[in-house]
Amino acid sequence: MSDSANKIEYGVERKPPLSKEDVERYNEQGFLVPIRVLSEEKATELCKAVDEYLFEHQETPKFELTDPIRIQRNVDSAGKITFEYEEGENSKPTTFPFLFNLWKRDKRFEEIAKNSVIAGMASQLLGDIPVHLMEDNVIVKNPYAKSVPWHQDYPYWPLATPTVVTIFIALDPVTPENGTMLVVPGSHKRTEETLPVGFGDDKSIMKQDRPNAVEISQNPLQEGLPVVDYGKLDPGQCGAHHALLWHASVPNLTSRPRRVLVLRYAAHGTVWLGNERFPYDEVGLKPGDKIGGEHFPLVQT
Ligand SMILES: O=C(O)CCC(=O)C(=O)O
Ligand SMILES: [Fe+2]
Repeated sequence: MSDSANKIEYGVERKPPLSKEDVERYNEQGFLVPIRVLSEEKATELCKAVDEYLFEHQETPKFELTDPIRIQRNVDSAGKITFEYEEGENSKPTTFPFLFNLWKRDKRFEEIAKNSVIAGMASQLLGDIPVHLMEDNVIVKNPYAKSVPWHQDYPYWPLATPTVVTIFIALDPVTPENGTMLVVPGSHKRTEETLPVGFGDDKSIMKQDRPNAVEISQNPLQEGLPVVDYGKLDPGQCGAHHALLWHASVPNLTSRPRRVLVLRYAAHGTVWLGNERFPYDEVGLKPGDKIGGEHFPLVQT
């Protein structure tokens, strides 16, 4: 094998697995950054692929991340409560385009999402167990797009446990000027569940449906909590964060887009709650099933 073939698999560097200290730091802090997972060239190639979906493949569903999240609550004759998204206007993404599960449509994204180096890292961070790909997101913060409010990810997911790690990969340089991530170190260890918030208006939703959940602070610093940022990520570098970590991102104050690829991996054995907890696409699972099947492929055994 040539040296470059040894080093690069699908543009992903074959790095040794995370060290014991890396994993300990993640468990302590709830995040780990920066880690190089793609070559710069691969990140640039993926940026071009993202632009094809934004500007050419008009049939690909796109969302505006900051659109209101409107959830309808249904009660059946037996009193069982389920949730679905309310039909809304189809918005044209402008400031914050969001693309969902490109891995299902495009080999270029599938090979990264299923890459054994990235999935292997997710497995280490989830406690050295097999992992499933849960979903991918491309999040584009266009010039002058606002901040993403403070939130935890788990409140938006139809899962019984927060056994998910997110790998947030810079495709463009991600900087304090164009939308770097802010995190509260250690916040994944707090015991109270927080409510999901609307990304457009920072307001908590599902208050009546999650009586034990609290509103997340939109100003953790003011409450004396530590806030640190991811600083600068070069294209192909990533940060990993826990499903319960409090995080936000700063506005894009530049005239260029900030494109990131977000991969989310769930621990094998994670139980699906479906629309009894939060609306999601049809994935062939019933509440109580373990995550798996074609929509949630096992990517690391
Ligand atoms: O793209 C952003 O700025 C926010 C990302 C985020 O919240 C996440 O990856 O969970
Ligand atoms: Fe998030």
